[in-house]
Amino acid sequence: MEKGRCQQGWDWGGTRRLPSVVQHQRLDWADAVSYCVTQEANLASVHSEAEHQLIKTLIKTFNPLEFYTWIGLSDVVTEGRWMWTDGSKVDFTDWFKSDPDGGKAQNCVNTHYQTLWIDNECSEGYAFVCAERLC
Ligand SMILES: [Ca+2]
Ligand SMILES: [Ca+2]
Repeated sequence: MEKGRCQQGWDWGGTRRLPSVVQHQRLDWADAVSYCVTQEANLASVHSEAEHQLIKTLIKTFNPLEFYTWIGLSDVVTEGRWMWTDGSKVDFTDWFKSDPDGGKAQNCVNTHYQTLWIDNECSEGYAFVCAERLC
């Protein structure tokens, strides 16, 4: 990976990643995953409160009217086992109140600029945020 690209990114969770502009098109979670891959990125993972705040700022800046926004966390593979689509460790979560509360009906995670994470139905169409791993 060329050095210049690494220097553009933020140091998130020990790797340099560059969150993309929040995508305004509404896609279901699986299509959002695929879209990010076409951008050589992943749905964003979040590893600290600082990263969460950065994501929220992006959502508010680029998509202030949007309600929920997909991030890369899901328990699609095994109920109750939360995993990031970029393969990074789940070392931080910021669940809203009693969420996750959806059991097998809700396996994908939304955030929003004013609130915390909720598990939601993966088939719902929402905006989403990708993050590109730089190095
Ligand atoms: Ca679930
Ligand atoms: Ca829920």
